[in-house]
Amino acid sequence: MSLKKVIASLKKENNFLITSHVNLEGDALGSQIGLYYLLKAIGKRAVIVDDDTIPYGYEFLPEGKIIKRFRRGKTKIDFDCLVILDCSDLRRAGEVGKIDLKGKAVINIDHHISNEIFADVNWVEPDTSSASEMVYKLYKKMGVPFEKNSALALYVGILTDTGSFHYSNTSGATHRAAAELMECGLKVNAIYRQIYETIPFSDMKLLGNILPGIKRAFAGRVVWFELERKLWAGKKISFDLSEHILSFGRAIEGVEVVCLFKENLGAKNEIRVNFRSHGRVDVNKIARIFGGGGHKTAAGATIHGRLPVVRSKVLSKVKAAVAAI
Ligand SMILES: [Mn+2]
Repeated sequence: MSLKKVIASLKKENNFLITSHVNLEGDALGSQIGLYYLLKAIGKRAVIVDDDTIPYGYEFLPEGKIIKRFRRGKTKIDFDCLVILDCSDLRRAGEVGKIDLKGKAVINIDHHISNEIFADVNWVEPDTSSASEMVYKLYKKMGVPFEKNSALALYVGILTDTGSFHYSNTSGATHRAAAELMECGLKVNAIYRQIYETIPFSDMKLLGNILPGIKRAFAGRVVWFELERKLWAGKKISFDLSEHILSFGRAIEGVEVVCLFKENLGAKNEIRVNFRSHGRVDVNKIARIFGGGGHKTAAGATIHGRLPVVRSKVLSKVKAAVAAI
């Protein structure tokens, strides 16, 4: 039982480094902050260090100041146990994942089905909505009470990873967890607004330019968007366009799979592909063909190559998967 092993390790070690993946989002933040307060509550030392900054829309979390950004050669961390959350492998943690782990204990807490079981203690639950819901279970099992800040962080993680409780990863247990967290004094309407209803006007106009570029194939069962770098090169984009674009794609009648092809700004000829499915197609399997992974209904991969070439390779796999259902 991995949960028990995690608890034993948390009790045994004293100095914790907590981290999560690059491109921080709600679940990465929520699970890290939740675990941070749990460790504090049981008298341990802990720091959160990430290879990324707090993304737009999450500045309302008061823990922004305690999350340190990793700087290679500059950030000195004294720790004896690394806890890595919401990451299917160490590479997802970027530079933090490259820290020398000789002599250190490593705990892996994750809900990705593609998890590589890479740590000393691995607690992986692909059927749980979020890493934050897993940290919620830790609190319950250890008998640590929720405070307002820990409840807020865990609620945010669960809210965002379930698409506000409408993805298929949402269970009765997820709702019961959310209900208990809410009762710690959370104002859920204000939280929702902070996360989903703070899109700057200029970004919304840009989204308005992108949506007409939607394409479809295979009798409308697959839709996709292509984001060429020229669309936003030089523009300041404040929020995560990808999630919103994918949501529009998902909402179309008859769609099984949505793909988003995005030319990465940082690297030439590198395409980030995000997949969403309604559950009949396992997009984790498709993403894995291209070196990525994720969940059955939400996955991604970073693929080297020119956009038209990557698109045709990916769509042929998607087509095969759709044809098989
Ligand atoms: Mn997650």
